[in-house]
Amino acid sequence: MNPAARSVVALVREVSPRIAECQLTHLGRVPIDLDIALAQHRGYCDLLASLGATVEAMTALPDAPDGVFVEDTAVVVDEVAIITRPGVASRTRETESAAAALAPYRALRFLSNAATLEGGDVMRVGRTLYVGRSGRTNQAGIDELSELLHPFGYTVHGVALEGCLHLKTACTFVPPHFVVANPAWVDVEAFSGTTAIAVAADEPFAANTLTVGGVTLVPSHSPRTAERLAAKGVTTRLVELSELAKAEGALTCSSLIVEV
Ligand code: CIR
Repeated sequence: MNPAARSVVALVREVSPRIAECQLTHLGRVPIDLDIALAQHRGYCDLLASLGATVEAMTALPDAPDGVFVEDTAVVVDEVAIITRPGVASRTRETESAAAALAPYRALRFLSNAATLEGGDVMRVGRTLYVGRSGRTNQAGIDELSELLHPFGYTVHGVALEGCLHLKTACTFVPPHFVVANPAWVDVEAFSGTTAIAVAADEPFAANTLTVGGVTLVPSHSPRTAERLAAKGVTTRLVELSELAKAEGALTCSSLIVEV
């Protein structure tokens, strides 16, 4: 199929009224305004729709504080979806609904009890998947992902990271060949064949971008990094998700992108 002809489904989940009880690893707890979080999340969904995505709501999980961060529940490639095993107990209940939402689109695969893996740790560049060795993703998770995807022609590489939650907190792929990264958290030498763009020094969380419909979404707190991308010819758009950022979430975390 011509890749240009493919459309995008964005699976999302409404913000839990218990978002204030979210997991936090590198940030201190500050109050989160639920109404603002809900409104910003709706804005994010509307923006994805305006870029051509079909936005589909997954089962609401009001008692899962981090349930809005659906990216962590699966790794989706063209041929298959791997349902993950989150690295914290409070998030394991989120994966069942991811399996239900993805089943119409992909054959499903599952990890063993030995593995932990969160989708936020997986950055795909063509048929290569880079996987962060984080507090949430262990070596068994990386090895099992590799075994499951090898038959489809994918290569999986573990990547060291330091100082942030997930690999995609530290870097994301921006088509056609860029990786925008915070060099304090990840060594971009790992990503062969790509051109690194460093985040602006005063925008450490700018690297979590999401590209949909040819537009690269950049967190609204990161205008200087957006300018760096624009200078390389990337079409960018700033997106405000500041309340979810207090829960250590960002742009990629809040959807599961499925090409159909
Ligand atoms: C957590 O710690 O699990 C959530 N508070 C944030 C998850 C963010 N997810 C992501 O970056 N993929």
